Amino acid sequence: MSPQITPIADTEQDLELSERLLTPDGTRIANPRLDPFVADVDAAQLRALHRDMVVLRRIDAEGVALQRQGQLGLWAPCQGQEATQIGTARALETRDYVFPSYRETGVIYARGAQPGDYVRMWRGEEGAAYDPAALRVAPLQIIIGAQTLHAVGYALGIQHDRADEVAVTYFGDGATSQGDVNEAMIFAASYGAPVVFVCQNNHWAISEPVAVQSQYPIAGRAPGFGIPSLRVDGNDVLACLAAMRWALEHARSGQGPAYIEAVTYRMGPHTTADDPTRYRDEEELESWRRRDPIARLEAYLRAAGELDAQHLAETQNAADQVAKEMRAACLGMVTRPPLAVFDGVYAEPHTGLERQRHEYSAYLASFESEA
Ligand SMILES: Cc1ncc(C[n+]2csc(CCOP(=O)(O)OP(=O)(O)O)c2C)c(N)n1
Ligand SMILES: [Mg+2]
Repeated sequence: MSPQITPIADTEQDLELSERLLTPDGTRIANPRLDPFVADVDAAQLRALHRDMVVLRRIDAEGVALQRQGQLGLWAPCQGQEATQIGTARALETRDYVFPSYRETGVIYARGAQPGDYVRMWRGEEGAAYDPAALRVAPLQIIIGAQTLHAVGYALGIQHDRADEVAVTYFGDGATSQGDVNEAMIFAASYGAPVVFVCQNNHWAISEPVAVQSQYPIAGRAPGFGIPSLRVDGNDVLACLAAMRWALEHARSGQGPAYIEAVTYRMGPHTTADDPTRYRDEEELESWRRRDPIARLEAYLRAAGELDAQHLAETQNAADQVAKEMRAACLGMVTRPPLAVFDGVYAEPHTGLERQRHEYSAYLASFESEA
């Protein structure tokens, strides 16, 4: 007999349980826990967050298009998760270090990625999608949850060096079932590591609904590890900014790790290799379209008389420009010669590596003689 799995709550209740500052129709509400963290945020800053989210959605759409046109092997869309990614990433200091999963296009955008950085890995051109040291973002992690351990290890280093930095790791709802994530939380709590865990609960782990990952709100698990947590409406960019400022302040001030569960929704497929119509209902998708994070902020700004045609036009132009540059960078990438895969493996050459290089070179040459 298969176990009976009941969702923790339906979508409406699910969101009621999370902290927010903007309701889905764009009404600003008071929240004593979050308000102090965004007291300085004015209309200009909100417009900048809006611009970020619109540009990110355009980058994401271009990634999907490039994959469909055969220019990328794969793409992991983040449509619907813009508020979570932009709100949390805009709270970071440049010196902080991020350990992301494959879906964090918005986080690398906020860290200053160049147009080619979004596609390089998905095109299979190089091991890392960008220079991790320059962006202070570790390579996009495909192994579910592994990056949480890397973040905690890095955070222990920060602690050892007495550096004024925080390590931040992003992962999904499905990842919370991985041993790695739980082990990372135990280490972080035991040693008081300056690390922030950001769980993007987008309701799905490929075709598995969040109800089979947890029978309890995910943020509720963290206190059991000794880590304070906050469950935030992940489609409310202002609330995400506030929650992340709380978490960063907590970790930076030597109080140890903090945990955020951002309740959001993956509007698109898991990746371009997935067909979500096979496992989820159109009504569910429709209910989340009504909570679109960009529309929500637009509604608030419009009602406040702070969204003019000039901002919208400039934003659209910026988005189109980034997408154009991203496409040009993608199509212009020069594929490295096959033997270059050996170059970045070790800092110094050694005989084992040289032997492998030689063998691979001979293998490649065998095709030339056949031709
Ligand atoms: C250790 C490991 N197991 C399985 C997979 C295959 N896999 C790729 S994505 C994924 C689901 C992840 O879901 P979630 O953590 O919710 O993140 P999301 O994709 O929704 O952002 C799985 C099982 C993997 N990449 N690594
Ligand atoms: Mg997920």
